[in-house]
Amino acid sequence: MNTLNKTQSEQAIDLENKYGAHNYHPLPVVLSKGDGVYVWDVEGKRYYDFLSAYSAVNQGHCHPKIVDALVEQSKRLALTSRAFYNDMLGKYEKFACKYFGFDKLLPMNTGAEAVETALKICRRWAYEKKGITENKAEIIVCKNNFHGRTTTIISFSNDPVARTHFGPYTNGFIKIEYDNLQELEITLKTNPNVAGFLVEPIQGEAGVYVPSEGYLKQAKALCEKYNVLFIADEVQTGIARTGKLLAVQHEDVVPDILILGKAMSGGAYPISAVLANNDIMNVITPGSHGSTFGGNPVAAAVAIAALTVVKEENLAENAEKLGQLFRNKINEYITTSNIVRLVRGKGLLNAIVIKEEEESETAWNICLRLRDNGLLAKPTHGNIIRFAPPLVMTQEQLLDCVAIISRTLQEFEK
Ligand code: IF1
Repeated sequence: MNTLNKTQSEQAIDLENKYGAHNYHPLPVVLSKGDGVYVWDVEGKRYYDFLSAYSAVNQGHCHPKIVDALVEQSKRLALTSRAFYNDMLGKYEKFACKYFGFDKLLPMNTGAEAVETALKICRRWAYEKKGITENKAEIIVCKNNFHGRTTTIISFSNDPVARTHFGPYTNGFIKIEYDNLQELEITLKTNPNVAGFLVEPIQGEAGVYVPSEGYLKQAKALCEKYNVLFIADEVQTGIARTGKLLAVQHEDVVPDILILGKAMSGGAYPISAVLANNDIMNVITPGSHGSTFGGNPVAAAVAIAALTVVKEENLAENAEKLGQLFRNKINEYITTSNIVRLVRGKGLLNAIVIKEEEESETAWNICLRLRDNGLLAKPTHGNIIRFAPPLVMTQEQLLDCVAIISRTLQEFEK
């Protein structure tokens, strides 16, 4: 077929396929506009966004307050590097420290960089504060984790797709089962060189796996008992997604190191951050860490706006309320379903599990049909579909979405 006979969508997909590295397998839909809970494709068809750029767009697409902050600050001053001070960074750092309840913030750009930053802080703390012998520090991580895609982070992943042929890998990590306090305690007891425990409050990529009630609280207590830093990766769960500002707050846990990304900007800009109190963060000294773009004035202005929107619009409360409603409605559907095994999640981070093998095409085909019916979602691990709409959704819109999802699933019932 020549170019003239192709739709705009097909042409855009062809371009990406020809000139872009093939590191993704996107759902075939080409988006060109967003507003709140909606996105539009290049042909003008409107969809509910049920992925929110993997929870980056919690505040909704193109939120006017966030866009204004981005535009206004980028007209004034965009980047100085950290070789000089700028008049926005300190303001943002103070704002975010008060907002999340920590002494200090270290600004980065992507989630993976923030995770790397946390690992470096943890190791320094191990040698300089805990007194572990140089190069002996170990950090406990969980099986089926997802923390990003740098060489060190994939070193402690157990996903062959993410790891294969990227070795040699970084040492110094011990992998234990998620949601298993016995294994955590045994590992802490038998390894005096453990410096930290890195954990996702809900495992997102693993399929929105919510740990048992009390797991995070008791894991934190164990970390305290063994003088080990509890490091929460809230890149995906943080900033109102699960019905609280942070997912650890469901169990009143305060992490020693908090990792944030994604919704720090509401999707307008790559912004990540690591927060900790002085006794930990002060191990970072000039020259020991940084980034050209980390903490730039645009990021600072955007983050303040994005975090302000979360509070002003009560997004945590809305996520909690609509999340309950969503799971109730899907559970009602499941009582008469032959293909949906269960729905799980917290707030507006949810997933349904399809009664099929992981290798089955059903979840992908359901997502294609959801797309046709005006709702965008993506399978994870073959038979799981993640549902994470922007948190600015109204109840009426959510019920409309439940109707689309139910109607679509109905088409696949045997
Ligand atoms: C992709 C998943 C989501 C994260 C946690 C750090 C990062 C992420 C807990 C790194 C990133 C993303 C990245 C995205 C797919 C995605 C994802 F399916 F893999 F699990 F969100 F659900 N910690 N998560 O979830 O942040 O460096 O990407 O800014 O395309 O790889 P990043």
